Amino acid sequence: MIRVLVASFVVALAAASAQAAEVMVHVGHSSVDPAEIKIKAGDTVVFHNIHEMPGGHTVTADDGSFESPPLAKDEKWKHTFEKPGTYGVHVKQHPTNKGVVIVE
Ligand SMILES: [Cu+2]
Repeated sequence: MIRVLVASFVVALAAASAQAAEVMVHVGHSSVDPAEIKIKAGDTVVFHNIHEMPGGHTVTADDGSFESPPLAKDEKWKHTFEKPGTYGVHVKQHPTNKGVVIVE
């Protein structure tokens, strides 16, 4: 009985450590918040547009490697970062709104 419990505990731990995380980043008229996050390869960032904007807000990689569709207020868009690196992002409609995603 105890052996079964230990075995299932070990399996649960392995599943938890292998599970990718989701991290929320808010974007709006004046910020990418938090402006810097650190995640692990395979994790997903959920970009949440918090402001009403004619035509929406778009999350764009500084190097052009990815871009969200225009997001309405309270709309979310997910991007999974598979490779380690430092990824600059900005809000297309407000290019000075910058953030950094550090993937370890
Ligand atoms: Cu705006």
